[in-house]
Amino acid sequence: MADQEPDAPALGSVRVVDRPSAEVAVDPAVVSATPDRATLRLALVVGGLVLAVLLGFGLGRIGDGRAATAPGGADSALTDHTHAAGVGAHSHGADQAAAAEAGGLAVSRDGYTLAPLAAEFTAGQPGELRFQIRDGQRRAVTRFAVVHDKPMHVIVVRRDMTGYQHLHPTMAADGTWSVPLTLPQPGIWRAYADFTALADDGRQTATTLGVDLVAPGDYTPRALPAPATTTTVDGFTVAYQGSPQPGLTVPVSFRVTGPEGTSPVLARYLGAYGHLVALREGDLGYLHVHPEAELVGGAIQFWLTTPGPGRYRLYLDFATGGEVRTAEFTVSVP
Ligand SMILES: [Cu+2]
Repeated sequence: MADQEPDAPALGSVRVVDRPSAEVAVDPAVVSATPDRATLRLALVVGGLVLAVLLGFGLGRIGDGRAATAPGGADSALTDHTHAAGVGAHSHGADQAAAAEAGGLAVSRDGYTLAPLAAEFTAGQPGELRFQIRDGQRRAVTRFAVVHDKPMHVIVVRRDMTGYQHLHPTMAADGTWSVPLTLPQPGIWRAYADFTALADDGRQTATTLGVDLVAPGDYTPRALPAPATTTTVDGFTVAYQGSPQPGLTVPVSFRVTGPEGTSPVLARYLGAYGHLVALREGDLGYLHVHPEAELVGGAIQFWLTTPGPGRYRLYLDFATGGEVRTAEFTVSVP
């Protein structure tokens, strides 16, 4: 009885080996070019040998370099660089194009779907955000890579770019993520799930999916503040420096000073001195940002890729005195 269990999950990865051999057997190119039976048989034998060699070395490793930077793998604002050390991160073609795309615009992308279990909230009342990430077979994903200390990063912001929250939900054994969430004001809110899923075959997919949440009530949108290079939060002044260019990855840095011009001690938060999320005005596209692990000349530095002209809202999380604070900037890209 037990061995007839139809949905034993472990079988999924084993079945992969059936597919390439089937392709070899029915490959029309092989068949049409080899009308006689002996040659066809030879082709099948050779195909089988090639397949055996491939399997022997592990099919999953063949595309190694590409797998790490697969399409969609580059849109995560919180995902580390996957390039080899010493490789210039900002001058290569294919990655550049992928990175220049905004993420978080779809509930389904790169083979994964964000499925919220509840999307309606009552403004100002404590609620809970619950969701699953589902794979192509509609199964809840339960294996995620830890990136910046967490397997799942959730960003919530109202559609007018106010009320930014950066959350880290916890996952139940069945793959359901949950985190307490209060939407303080009525309106339509955007929630982003930024993660790297691990498939059965070991493939890693870094992506950001997005979904709208609703808090019914009167919604008075705030106009996006004008671009500025300094802002204050809880008595700390944060100065921004950078010149984002469409389609290019450029450094942007932030310098934090304390109440009397002092240099506050910046603590590491999630493995770096700061975390930056950038959202595009108009569609709330989620941008690609790489943090530097160390301070650069006392400043928190990132590499930002803006996909095109427009205005963007930057949200910098930094930690001082045991508290995480968020400094916000509007940046205009010509
Ligand atoms: Cu996070």
